[in-house]
Amino acid sequence: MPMPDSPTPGMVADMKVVGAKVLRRVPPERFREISDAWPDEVAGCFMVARTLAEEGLTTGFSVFGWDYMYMWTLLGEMGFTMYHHRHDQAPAWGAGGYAIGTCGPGFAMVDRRPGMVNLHAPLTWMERGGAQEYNVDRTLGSMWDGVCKWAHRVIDIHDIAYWIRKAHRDCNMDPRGPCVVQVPSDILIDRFDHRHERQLYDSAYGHGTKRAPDIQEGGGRLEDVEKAVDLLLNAERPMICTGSAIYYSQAWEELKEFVELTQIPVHCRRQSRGSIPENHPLHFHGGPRPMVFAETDAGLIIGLELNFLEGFGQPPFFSGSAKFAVVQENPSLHYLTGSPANVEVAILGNVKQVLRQMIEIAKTKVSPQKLERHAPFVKKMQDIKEAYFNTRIVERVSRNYNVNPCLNCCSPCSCRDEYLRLGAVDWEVLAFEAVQEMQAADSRASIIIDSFSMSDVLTDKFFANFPGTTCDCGIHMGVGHSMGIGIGLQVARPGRATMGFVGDSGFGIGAMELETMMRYKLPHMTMICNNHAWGGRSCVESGFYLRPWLEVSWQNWPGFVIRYDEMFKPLGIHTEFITGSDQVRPAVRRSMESGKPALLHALGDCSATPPLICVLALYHAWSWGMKPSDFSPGIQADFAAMGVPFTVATLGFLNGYGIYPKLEELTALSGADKGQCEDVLRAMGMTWV
Ligand SMILES: Cc1ncc(C[n+]2csc(CCOP(=O)(O)OP(=O)(O)O)c2C)c(N)n1
Ligand SMILES: [Mg+2]
Repeated sequence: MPMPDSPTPGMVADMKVVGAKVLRRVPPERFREISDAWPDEVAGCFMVARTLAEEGLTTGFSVFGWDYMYMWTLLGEMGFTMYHHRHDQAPAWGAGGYAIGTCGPGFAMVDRRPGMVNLHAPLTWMERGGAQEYNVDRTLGSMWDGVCKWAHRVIDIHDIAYWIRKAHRDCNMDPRGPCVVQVPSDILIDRFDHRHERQLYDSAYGHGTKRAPDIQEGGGRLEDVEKAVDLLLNAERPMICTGSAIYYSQAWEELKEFVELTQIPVHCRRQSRGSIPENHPLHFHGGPRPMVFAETDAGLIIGLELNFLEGFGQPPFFSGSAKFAVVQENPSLHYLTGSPANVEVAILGNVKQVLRQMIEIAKTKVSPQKLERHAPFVKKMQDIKEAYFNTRIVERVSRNYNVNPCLNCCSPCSCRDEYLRLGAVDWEVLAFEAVQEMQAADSRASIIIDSFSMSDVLTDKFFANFPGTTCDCGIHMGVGHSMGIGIGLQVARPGRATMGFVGDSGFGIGAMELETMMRYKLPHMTMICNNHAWGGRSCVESGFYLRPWLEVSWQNWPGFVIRYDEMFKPLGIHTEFITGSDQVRPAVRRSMESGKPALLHALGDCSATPPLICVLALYHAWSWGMKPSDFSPGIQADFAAMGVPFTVATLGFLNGYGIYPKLEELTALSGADKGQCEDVLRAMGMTWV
């Protein structure tokens, strides 16, 4: 459908109705009227917008990403025409096609992380102007940097075995991750006498009775292990935090034995989630986590590569005064990944073996008196956990069970009437009902989180019973991955249930994999969480981003519900259409009983703005020099409710980027009391300007 070059008057009227500020729009050639009115101090995205306009690149192709949201507004003001796609490959294909079609440059704009990596295919096409003359020699060195452990191009036919063996071993060393071996065409085609091939060191083990050494099979230095056990047993408020190595080294039984023996609260992260069943009295997660991390006096970090999700193990996330024992399978993890500042003892060894050593030592040292000292801390953790479950889950789910979330939604969503007519489910309810039903039928089930709006609400509805059962998008926060991951899980663990929760937009990135599932008879369940938009309410909230145009909508097909279930029915997969809370469990049950790949299409939305969006709204407002009154009523209400916690969280978020705004600039936006924010920041050991 050709897009109009001029703004659509209807949209401007819509936005005024919802109380949003509507920006003036000028034809691209008069963009200076807009940029001359900018304040002296502006965010970097203003400069990008102005330069694009100066260069005459006023038609573009994109999928949005958080850090350039405001650019859409600026480009809109300047009369740009922007196309919003369904897959981040498409903008660069589009820009390439446009370049050829106009016989000049084209421009694409995508998310800085998952969006960018999806650009590879179209960029290789355009590498020599759209003639598929991609220069693979030049790219090998650089294109993999940062996404794998190493990449090697085999240049000698005799080295093929060596590099494949090396990749096979290195990818399975902690931290686990991919290695890339590229075998060039000349080597793949050439012939050689394989019987004269060199006998490499460990191919010798293939034929004999000798056993090749396992990777990282040894335990730690005993005196260090003992120190770690003493540290934990002599503490009043000990805790354990685990990571993926517990899963890949299959150490979950040892972990459980150690935790139960020493009665220490444990939090399992990444692929180790479920190593201790999450309803186990000693396991803690999201609810009590801030308290336990902040108040602990001694901790064990085991097999976890700390990153920004853990605040790099530094205050304010982790207690600044606690002592830590850290166990890693790879020495570099002890040095390179922001280990806690106050590491008392660092142990190198296979986590399963180290835990065995710790169990043996602890057996000789635990006493009722020692365990008694931990009891109040354990109790405090359990109380918070229970309250969290009751208020965050049980209450919310029952409150929202019979409410159509679109009733209270103040977004100018073009599908609201349809969602009210057909019915819609609250995301908290959908997550809880679907996951609980699946887990009741198969306690070893896995979930894949693949929707921005669902990630906040899904993670605490799933109680992982087994490790390796919670696949989320991690710090990358991509979308569209669940269909592929579901296939892999089904192949690896036939007979165990898997369900991916994918957004209606992310679905567009990998939907045709449903056909792959059919061909291989893989009964993965895909739950489309259709909120009729990229990013849910946050983005449908047109007033948020002040767009003065219709053509760049975060909404998918305006006006009516796309029946994705009907679209895929002809493939023969099991389909469900969910428009009410009480339909969720039967739909999941029928899907599991069908034994086929299943597509469950649920209509719904989040009636509340997810917490992360509040932080984003606040830092965007700061970055773009806006006032709360510039936003639409829904977002204004969110600003008013933010208070001290969100103001402090936003400051921490920006500090993480290396940006240090004045606290008073944030409090002016959020309305939070500056003195109270300072008290909290001081208590957390944070500094501010
Ligand atoms: C591959 C990829 N491209 C771009 C982004 C930037 N991004 C973050 S959230 C989001 C919206 C996702 O919409 P949808 O899949 O419908 O999920 P919803 O949040 O609406 O449930 C986008 C595009 C991303 N995370 N991943
Ligand atoms: Mg969506």
